[in-house]
Amino acid sequence: MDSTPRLSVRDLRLRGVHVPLRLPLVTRGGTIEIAPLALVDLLTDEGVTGSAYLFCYTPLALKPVLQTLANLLPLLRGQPVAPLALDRSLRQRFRLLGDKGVVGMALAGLDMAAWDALARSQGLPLVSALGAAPRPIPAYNSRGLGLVGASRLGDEAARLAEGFGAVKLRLGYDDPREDLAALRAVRRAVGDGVALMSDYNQGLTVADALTRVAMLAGEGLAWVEEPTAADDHAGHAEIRRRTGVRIQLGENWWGPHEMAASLAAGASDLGMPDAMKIGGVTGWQRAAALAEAARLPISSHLFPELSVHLLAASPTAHWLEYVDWADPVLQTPLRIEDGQATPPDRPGTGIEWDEAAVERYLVG
Ligand code: SMN
Ligand code: MG
Repeated sequence: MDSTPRLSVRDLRLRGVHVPLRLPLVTRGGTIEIAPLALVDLLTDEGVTGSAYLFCYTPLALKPVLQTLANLLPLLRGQPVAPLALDRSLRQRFRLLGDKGVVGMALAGLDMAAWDALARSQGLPLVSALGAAPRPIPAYNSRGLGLVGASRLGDEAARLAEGFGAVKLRLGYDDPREDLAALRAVRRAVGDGVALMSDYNQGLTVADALTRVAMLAGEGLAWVEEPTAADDHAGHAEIRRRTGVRIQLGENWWGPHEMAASLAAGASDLGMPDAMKIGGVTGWQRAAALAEAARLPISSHLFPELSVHLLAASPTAHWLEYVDWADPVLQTPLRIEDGQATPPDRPGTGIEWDEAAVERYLVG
């Protein structure tokens, strides 16, 4: 019987790019004007290559992430491309240091690229390699709608809602009344038929959040994201209980164990793991299992190209967060049709670099 040869790691190709955002994002936690992306290609002895990118948030983190990946290479050469085994042995190596931050990002990048290589070697889209079937996932537009003031938001919201059934607005103006004005300007522009998410990016104290979030209670928001510090489970649980507003958390869960702690505290009504911080495809699947057991709807955070596969394989899939930040370096950006995204019918995640564009944005 013919069998596909098991893949083994030959090399990593690691590059950093600074991709300018078409629409900069102003949040309570800072402004993002460029996407510092670490591009990870995992090359195998069998000739299959797996690709992934990591969003480093700040240019300050890009080189450390790339350097950490380069430092891991001697541990990987010749190893089978078995993401769960790699995850286990590499996390064991970092037990004393810890596996969040730069380390966690590097491990997630390896895991994503390894899963991409595995799916490609089978000639299957990642969603199918995970045993699921491609299906459309509703997407919300998360571009723009930053803290730019109510007067500018109406036009922008109308434009960004085109082709989408939902958009997300950033909140956390100095004056709470501006939050309400911004929200109402967006609602007026998009109408009642468009779902409206909101995000405080951890900008409030619990005391402030209790009054500010309560003020939003009648406004028909789909959710209020991270009103206070992401690791304050008790604080979020209190805000949730006392305001009755639907709380969304998860982009800062570093791995399924932090998610489990957040769920145990009753910190949120909804979850939105980040494919990178949660630990790549391997971490996501564990998070999806936790969500299924808790009947917790889960949405994605960034990484729409990969997340569309992961959500299609998640029993409690809710919304895909859509951003176009990596589009300029991709040969085939993810398409949104009728407000939905479907995993592309190509092997792996479908991530392939536009090499000329990579060259143009290369920083290291
Ligand atoms: C966000 C994501 C990435 C960078 C800054 C802010 C935001 C989101 O919290 O949920 O999209
Ligand atoms: Mg957020």
